[in-house]
Amino acid sequence: MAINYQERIPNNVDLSSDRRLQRALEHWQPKFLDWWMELGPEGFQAADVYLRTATSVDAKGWATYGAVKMPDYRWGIFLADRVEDRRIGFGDNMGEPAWQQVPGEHRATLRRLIVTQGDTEPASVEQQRLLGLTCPSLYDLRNLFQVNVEEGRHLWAMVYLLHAHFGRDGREEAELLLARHSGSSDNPRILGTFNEPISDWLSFFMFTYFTDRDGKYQLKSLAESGFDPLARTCQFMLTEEAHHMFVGETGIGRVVKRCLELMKELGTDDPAAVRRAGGIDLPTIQRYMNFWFSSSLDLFGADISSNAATSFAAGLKGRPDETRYEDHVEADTVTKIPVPDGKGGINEEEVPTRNAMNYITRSAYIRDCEIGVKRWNRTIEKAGADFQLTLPSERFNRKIGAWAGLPITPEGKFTDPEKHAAMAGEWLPTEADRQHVRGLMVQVTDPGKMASWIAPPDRGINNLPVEYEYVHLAN
Ligand code: BYC
Repeated sequence: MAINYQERIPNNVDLSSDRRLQRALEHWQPKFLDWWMELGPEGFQAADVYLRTATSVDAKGWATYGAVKMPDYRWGIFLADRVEDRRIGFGDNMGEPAWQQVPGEHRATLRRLIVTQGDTEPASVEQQRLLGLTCPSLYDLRNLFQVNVEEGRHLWAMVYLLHAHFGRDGREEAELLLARHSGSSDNPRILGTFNEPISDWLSFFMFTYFTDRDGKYQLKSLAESGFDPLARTCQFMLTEEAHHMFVGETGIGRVVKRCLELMKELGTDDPAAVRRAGGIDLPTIQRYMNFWFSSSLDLFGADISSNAATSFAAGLKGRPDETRYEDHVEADTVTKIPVPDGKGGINEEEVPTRNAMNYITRSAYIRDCEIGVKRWNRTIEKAGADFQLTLPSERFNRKIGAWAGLPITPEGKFTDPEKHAAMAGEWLPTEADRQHVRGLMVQVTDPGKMASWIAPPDRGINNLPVEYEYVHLAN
């Protein structure tokens, strides 16, 4: 049966006028739905969920709320409005008209960037697929599904670019985006963090705070791209991404708040007592933070990267908020980067700025991560507890780049490898931590009720009360 694409797939790319593209998407769509049913959220596909759907890019249409069954979600394709006579804003081609078609000489690099971005979207849905079974409230369940359907839409956004601009190899790449699976031993997702299990809600909140924020910074860099359709797609994705990070920041904040309430009730800051009372203690929260922050830092690639230099020089991938920088060409400039000196110390190395793009983007990301941590610490301080959450050093627990595999403390100091191994349980979640956290994960589905380990949110979604039935479970 013919599909009315304007209706079925809300879009502002005039989909119905492009038969070739329609056919490609027609072929891909059932595979996407099969993937969603098989590897998307487990157990709630028949439930009515209070979801936000983008039906246009303007202020009114990008957030249309209503009850939807997830498989009926209208995964749309939206590009931010086109800027008349837009020019490439950085690199060797600066000042030239932005490309509306893929420039032949940059085809492979662009495809790699789009595929890598696209791969993370379904990966995160796969990682989170079982969380609904242990949701701490209907409010949280709804937020999980909002994040999931929007990651699905972001996959559509990248598949649209592959189908519309990369011909047959684009279509093949789009199929492969559904064939790789998070955590698979023979066909895993491309980037490390997207193969890590997310089997409890503390991990989910950490992921949405730290890993979705990598998404924000990568999307900001791609929103600068001289390839205009990519830039415009990423600009619009960023509007949705904000909610995902809100889920992370408020989620961690509510776990901290609940822990402080328990500490007050019990009259102790003993982590074991907090655990016995059904909470998550602050040192455990710190260890989860150490893990997800360091893993997310790896997502920026190596500090010194010729790939990053090539993408910048070509005008394909800029720095987040490129206009804030003075020099947009960086032809002969250098940047100092701390690197290991090979003797257990740290050296400042001068490298061409173009090769330091991953370091520069990561540094902006770290500053952004600090904001939530400060907010959580204010809550802790106000409660009178003697504890501070801190981001570990960017050198700690790294698997990618110059600091990978080195025995470095969360403070960023080299330590003896044996000592380092012995301290792992102080710094990173232990099996006992994970067991405790997993043990607290019981499903709570009475409207307005919360699990023991998390405080209620300050307000509901879209001005609705917290007690609203955000997910109407199928009978
Ligand atoms: N794990 O020169 P290098 C999001 C690979 S998140 C495994 O160091 P480059 C979201 C790299 O691919 C944002 N492999 O780095 C969040 C390369 O392999 P090839 C996703 C890694 O290329 C939550 C090799 O190592 N978007 O949207 O400058 C939920 C050497 O690479 C890792 C993007 O990432 C790793 N961590 O930069 C849902 C943007 N890191 O190609 C969604 C697109 C590096 O030599 N991607 N490698 O085989 C990029 O811009 C770049 O590919 C990277 C790496 C920033 C990832």
